[in-house]
Amino acid sequence: MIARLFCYLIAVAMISVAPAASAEDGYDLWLRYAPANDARAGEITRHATAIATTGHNATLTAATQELQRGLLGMTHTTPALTRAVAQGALWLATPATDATLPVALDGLGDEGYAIRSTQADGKAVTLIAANSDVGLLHGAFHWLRLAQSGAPLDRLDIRSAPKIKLRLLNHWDNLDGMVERGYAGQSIWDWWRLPDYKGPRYTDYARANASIGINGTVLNNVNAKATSLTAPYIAKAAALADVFRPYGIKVYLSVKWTAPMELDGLKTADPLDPQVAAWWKAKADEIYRAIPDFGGFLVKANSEGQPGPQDYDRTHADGANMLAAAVKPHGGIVMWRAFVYAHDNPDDRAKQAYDDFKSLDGTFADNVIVQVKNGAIDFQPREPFHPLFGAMPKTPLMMEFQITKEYLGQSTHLTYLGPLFEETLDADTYARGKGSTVAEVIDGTLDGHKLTGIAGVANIGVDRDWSGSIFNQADWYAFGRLAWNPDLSAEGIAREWAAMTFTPDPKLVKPVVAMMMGSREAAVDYMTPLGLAHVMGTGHHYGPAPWISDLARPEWNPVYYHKADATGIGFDRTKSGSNAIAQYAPPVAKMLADPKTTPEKELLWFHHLPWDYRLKSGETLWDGLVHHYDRGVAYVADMQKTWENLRPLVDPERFAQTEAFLKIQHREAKWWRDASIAYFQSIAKRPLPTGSDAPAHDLDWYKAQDFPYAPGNP
Ligand code: GCV
Repeated sequence: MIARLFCYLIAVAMISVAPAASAEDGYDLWLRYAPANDARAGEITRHATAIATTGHNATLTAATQELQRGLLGMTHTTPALTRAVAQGALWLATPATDATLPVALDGLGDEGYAIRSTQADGKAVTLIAANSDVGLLHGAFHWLRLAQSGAPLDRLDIRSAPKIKLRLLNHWDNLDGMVERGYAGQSIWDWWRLPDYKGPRYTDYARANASIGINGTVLNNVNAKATSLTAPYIAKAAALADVFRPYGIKVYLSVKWTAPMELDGLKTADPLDPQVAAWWKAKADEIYRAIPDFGGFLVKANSEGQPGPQDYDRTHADGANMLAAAVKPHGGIVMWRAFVYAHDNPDDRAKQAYDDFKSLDGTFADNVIVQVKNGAIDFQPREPFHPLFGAMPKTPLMMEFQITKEYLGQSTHLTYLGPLFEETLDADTYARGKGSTVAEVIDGTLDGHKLTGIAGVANIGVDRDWSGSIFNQADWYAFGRLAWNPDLSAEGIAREWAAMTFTPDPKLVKPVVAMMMGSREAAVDYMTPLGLAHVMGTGHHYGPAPWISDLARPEWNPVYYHKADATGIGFDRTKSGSNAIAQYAPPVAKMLADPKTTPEKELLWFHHLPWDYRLKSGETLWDGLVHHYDRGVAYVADMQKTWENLRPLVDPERFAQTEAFLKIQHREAKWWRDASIAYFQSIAKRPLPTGSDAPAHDLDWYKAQDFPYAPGNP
């Protein structure tokens, strides 16, 4: 009896300490398929009584399995797979499986889809139709998004096709597992155990990407090693390509310019040398034998110490075209990065990419696309759009965004990037008159390009939550959604993400979205307000260091970017300074020539202004600067309050992570503010505006901070 009681007590104790069945660690991303309440589960079930399809292949299997997985999670029932449509079925069909479909598929291309509530054989069904199986997979994910986020499931009439052709992640993953600018642990590519072991994470990676329409991934760092082009590494890349293929995702590789010399002892890497061209052609043939649908090459050349064609007095176009010829017979492409600036060029760093590339317009082969960062410096919390957008009408340009937050708080700051992406895409280049947005440059409509693309530097690593924090997942999600359709709103995307990641309950979605939407501006406020840029610590780029002035190259020093002195602050990029504004179309250049017509959020990017310059608010520049820092810190304190109020609506594990990270963010926002004010005040020599607190420490204390092991630093 006593023994039985003892066993009973142990059992009770085990139940009470066992983790809750619903404990979440973020691994499932936005594909959680959490149980719906009874009414909603009933509604979902009524619209998915069965999954009807007559096709058979790996992509269709991925689509039907995803639907079954989602429905099981949300409704606790798994609909049967049938060949004939039943009342209430989800019917997946292409013209190949069903000759006559009650929906037109023109304009949907080979990745788009239609979802329509319709009749088939006298039965009410939800038809997901597409020209291809990958289109069906995208349609299935769209339907699951509706089901997860509480949207209506009847009277559907949706048509969706991607506006941009290449929607890629760029992994800055090294072969040793380190991720450059990665804040979510080591690389997810287990190069060592590939190609034999293909862990389940690769499939989950493909599912997540396909769910937001990403269709390509560059596996290795743009600071590439030649080794990634050796036979063993091609086999490893091929193994990943096999996993991703059913999900409509192609693999690409970054290449090192001097690979022919390093791997096979060629004497030169001159792009006009026939032996070099032959080497690349043979290498491309070898890759395509292993990966028949290989996407192509990404190249960082003559940039930050990487070798390139300019080492042989050749142009970027000479280099790109030689590689393009190698992949052309296989349908491959070359993405040539325009992120270039040279140590021996004394001109404004912000001007150098334009100066190098503008004159090459029209000289690139038709399977080359030039990859341009969103701004002319380097993924700052805010940058004006890159002047190359709109300036090379005869060349397809693709966008490069950074999803990983090298300069925006790295893994712990909640700084939703949707508004940053949106701001750049919506920017008006005026290149062909008013309304020539950056989005139209990259979706090809402005200048009639068919080869179009957008890349995001991935924030993915082996952390259980993939991205270093739950909220960083939203940046990956937003990138994919905007890549599919750059006209979507960052706010709408945040709503979808919050509903799927947490709960569709408006009591959570509303405050979470509000908090996310202002979070990037808050980071701008506490880090680089009013157009300041690149004042982060050297190398690791973590935390403030606007005082650094002793590094070998001028543009490595934060003082180069803010130019604060006794007279004022800011980089004069008007005629009296570097005249970088002349790289923009005349109406934009005219607006930027005068501080009064320059958007205040970009003021100090373009102008060096006296500390007592009057801002639109009427306050002096100095007071305004301090108020921006204050506002940034206050916003983070508000996010902490908002999050605390959401405690009852979020599972403990994910709640605790965000709670802890917001605490870090608040401490670091204050550090940013205090260090920046301490430094700039030592130059401006003005009192703080009334109500603004003095920094917690003196300037020397901030200067003494040291971070030898900050992550992501190559
Ligand atoms: C991959 C910045 C980053 C580098 C990165 C480079 C690039 O300078 O700090 O880590 O290198 O951009 O985009 O090539």
